[in-house]
Amino acid sequence: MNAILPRLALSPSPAHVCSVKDRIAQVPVLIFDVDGTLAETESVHRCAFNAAFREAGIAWYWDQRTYKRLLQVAGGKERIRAFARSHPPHLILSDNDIACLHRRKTAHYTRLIALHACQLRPGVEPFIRNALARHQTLAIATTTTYDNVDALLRVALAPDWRGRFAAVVAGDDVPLKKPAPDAYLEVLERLRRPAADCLAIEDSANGLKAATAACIPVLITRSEYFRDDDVSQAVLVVDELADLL
Ligand code: XBP
Ligand code: MG
Repeated sequence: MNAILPRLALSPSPAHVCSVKDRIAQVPVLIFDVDGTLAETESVHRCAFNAAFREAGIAWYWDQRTYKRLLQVAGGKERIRAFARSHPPHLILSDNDIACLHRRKTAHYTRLIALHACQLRPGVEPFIRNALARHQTLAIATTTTYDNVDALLRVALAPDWRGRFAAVVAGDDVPLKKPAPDAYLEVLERLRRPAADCLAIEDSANGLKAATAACIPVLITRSEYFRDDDVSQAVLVVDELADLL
């Protein structure tokens, strides 16, 4: 894959985009991130965290600016732990406290996603449909909770979305979250495919680092919260997957 997908400049020429498009269509396996890549979900995650804090009587409120900064820590439980340590008064939360709080957050998130019928980003549905028509293998490598992926894709893609993906690796399936390569390595293991057969589709520097550390080249679709990330190591950077149809 590295041989057929050279790294590109951040503003590639139309000819480069066309040649990469052709080559993307030949990759045997496409591995998708979820949050920010398939859908702009982070504002819903933020509301769900705040609802869980309110419910638990914890006087925290994550505004958009704070949340953008906190997103450098991937994974909800890890984000809560990092905030408790860095934000006065430093709350002492046990692993069990964090797990309970995070379970409530997941309940709020799945309810809110269903309620607001969160949509896929432009081009995602036809991109997936075209890949399946070409008999490419699809997989998911995400740091979010499996129930969140299910809540989103059941509404936004199809009730039987799971059948379209040969492997789905979610946050708690692996010891370390992105930027560690664990989620990507687990996908390769489950599919029994080498990294050279794959292309990852991501939206953040943490996701880029995770896939790159697993030797998988990365296509970046810029998202709301990670627009300023350094993604210069990606093979291509686009605003939307719709740009590649
Ligand atoms: C997404 C995340 C997730 C969600 C929260 O990262 O960092 O942590 O914000 O999900 P990526 P949970 O798109 O790189 O996978 O609260 O379920 O952990
Ligand atoms: Mg993401």
